[in-house]
Amino acid sequence: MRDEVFRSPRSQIVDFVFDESVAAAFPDMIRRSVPGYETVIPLTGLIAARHARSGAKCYDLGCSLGATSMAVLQQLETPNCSIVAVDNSAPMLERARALHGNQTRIEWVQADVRDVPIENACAVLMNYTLQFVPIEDRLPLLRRIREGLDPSGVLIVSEKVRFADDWQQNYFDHTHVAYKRANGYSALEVAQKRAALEKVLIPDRIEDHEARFRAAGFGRVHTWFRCLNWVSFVAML
Ligand code: GEK
Repeated sequence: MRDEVFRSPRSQIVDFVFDESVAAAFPDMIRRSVPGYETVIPLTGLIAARHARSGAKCYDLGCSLGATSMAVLQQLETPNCSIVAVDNSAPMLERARALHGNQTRIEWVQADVRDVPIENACAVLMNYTLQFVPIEDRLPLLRRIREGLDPSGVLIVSEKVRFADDWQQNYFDHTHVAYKRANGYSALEVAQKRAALEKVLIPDRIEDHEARFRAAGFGRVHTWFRCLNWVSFVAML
């Protein structure tokens, strides 16, 4: 379904929520909004599968319609390794279950990622979700993930990032707007969505992410993908 959530003029812009209208248009919305998404998701599956361990779990935190979980499943050759897909949006999970409910290796959990227990994890995947978690809760969440992760496990985090340098921020901001316009969004759609996300999606700088991973106990931190102001990190113990 074509994303037309912000197409009509709105008299008042309210904060963005992952409601039924967003869930219904989500695959089109994320594909046309996040540069690199179609590369990052299959590669996440590939990386996660390399760390899979029999008897352990892969967690997909902020799973939306389950794209990352399905990418892991496609690569997963390890027997008896399952996937826990978590999202706090009921409309998202309802649709994810309808789309992929026949996949017995995926358990769908409606919960806040800040509350869900992370145990016996060989991979934890957070594609474009940490940016929606309140800033003060990000480090505690990463610490809990590290505690629940195998010594040979992996954490993948993909995010929109901001830059300390104003010129760089401006340059990538404008290029991202051009990317959305080139993908068929009107200037009004771009402006209305931007206003709705302003207090909801709070990007960090790359250096903030790296420092936070280390503070949470991750010794190895690498950037494995970047496209404009969107970055994917891999972190290991
Ligand atoms: C993908 N990973 O297709 N607890 C649980 N879920 C949350 C929370 C929270 N605190 N905050 C936000 N979400 C997916 C895309 S989308 C990214 C992830 C985007 C959920 C929210 O309901 C939404 O489904 C998801 O995180 C973010 O690769 O829309 O830009």
